[in-house]
Amino acid sequence: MVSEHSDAADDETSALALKILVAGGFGVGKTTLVGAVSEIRPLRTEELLSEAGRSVDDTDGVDQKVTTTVAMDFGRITIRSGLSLYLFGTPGQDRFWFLWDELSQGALGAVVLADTRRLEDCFPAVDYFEHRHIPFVVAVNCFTGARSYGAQDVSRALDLDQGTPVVLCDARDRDSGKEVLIRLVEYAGRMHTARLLDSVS
Ligand SMILES: Nc1nc2c(ncn2[C@@H]2O[C@H](COP(=O)(O)OP(=O)(O)OP(=O)(O)O)[C@@H](O)[C@H]2O)c(=O)[nH]1
Ligand SMILES: [Mg+2]
Repeated sequence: MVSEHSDAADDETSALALKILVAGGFGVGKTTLVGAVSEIRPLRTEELLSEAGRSVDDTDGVDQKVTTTVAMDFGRITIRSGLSLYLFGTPGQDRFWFLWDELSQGALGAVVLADTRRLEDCFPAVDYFEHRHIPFVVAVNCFTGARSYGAQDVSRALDLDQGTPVVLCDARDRDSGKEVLIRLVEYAGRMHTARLLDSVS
């Protein structure tokens, strides 16, 4: 007899869980994206932006923002039966860079969120993943009121390697966020397979 319990256990063992980072500049919508797509209540580490931090935090363009991530966001999404993603949102401010190496251990790939009004803020994240050969997609979070640019324009402005996907999204929208993650999984899968084949040839 197969009990419900062992069915569940089998499902658990055959399920694949992949680690994905959600990175990008300060206030670009990382916490928003993880919260929008997560099926579990997301873990957040938000702290109030302090007066003391105003001199070091670049809050230009994110005037409404009162909190910031100080360690990470965590969420989970099932892409399809047997495939879940564990999402780790990174802190956006420079002073928390030391956490990135820890967070990126074992990651399949990353989403670099970008805001076209402050595109340069995502350069450090792009550099970080390029140097470590971690596959990433750039997701342009289309804030209301921001001028819209095509994926090609963004790719050129960021001087991305040919083939690096650029996707337009709304970080507040679950389906839009899920689409970004699917693009990343497909792209990262192709990159890892190509590397594996290279290493055996
Ligand atoms: N209009 C609009 N507002 C957004 C969107 N995404 C995020 N926001 C708002 O922008 C602000 C910043 O969002 P967060 O998700 O905290 O940004 P973050 O990248 O996690 O910020 P840090 O962790 O401080 O680097 C919040 O007030 C969000 O409500 C969006 O797509 N459109
Ligand atoms: Mg955040």
